[in-house]
Amino acid sequence: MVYEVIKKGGIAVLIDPDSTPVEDAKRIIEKAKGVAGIILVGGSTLWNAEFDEYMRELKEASSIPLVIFPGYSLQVSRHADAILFLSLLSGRNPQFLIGEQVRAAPLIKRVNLEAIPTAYLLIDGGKITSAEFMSNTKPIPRDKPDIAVAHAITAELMGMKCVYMDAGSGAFYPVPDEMIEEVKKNISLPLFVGGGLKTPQDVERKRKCGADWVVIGTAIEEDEDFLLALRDIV
Ligand code: 1GP
Repeated sequence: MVYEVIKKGGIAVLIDPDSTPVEDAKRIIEKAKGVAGIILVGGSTLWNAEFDEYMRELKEASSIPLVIFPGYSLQVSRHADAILFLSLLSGRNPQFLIGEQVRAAPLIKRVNLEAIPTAYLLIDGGKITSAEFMSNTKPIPRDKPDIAVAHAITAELMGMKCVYMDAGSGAFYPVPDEMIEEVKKNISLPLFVGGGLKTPQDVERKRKCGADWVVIGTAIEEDEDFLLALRDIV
């Protein structure tokens, strides 16, 4: 079960199929060996219709668990090891709270994919990210850790298995340290933090604040050697 791996924490590499051709993705996965505990795959849009084929090729090349991080219901594949079954809990848009999930659920069930119910909390990262625009939801303000905590507790009380705080891909600022600390103090679920992490020091600091998983996408897309620097902090 991938959830057993998720309970341990670590570094997650995010691969967006739209910005990463499959050969590049395979190379990143190879370089991520010994660094990443899981590989997340997903994005806000799908320009390549062959998501399932993309996942199949990655699966052949990956000894690291592949976990779908879906932007919406079309991102389901039998070739993944699991899917973060996200509900955009910080938003008030029913499409991303429950609508996309209902569309995806029958296929997830049919292909027997491990679904990990995850509360997705979008946090203001200093700019309008794709996640904010595409979901048509307002992020939680950076200076309101209490609101993030209330959402995280709600997730736990609702029986969700993880919380993911995301400043959005390419955010100017990552999720604030204090917000991570407060959320971590108030829940006992594995906590993902991602969006706008640009340096190994960022990664290390967010882990110290209580992020069980730190997620890095853009920084690795821009420079794959970022993965080498992360070896020292695993
Ligand atoms: C986005 O948390 C992820 O959903 C990763 O963000 O691309 O900024 O690393 P970056």
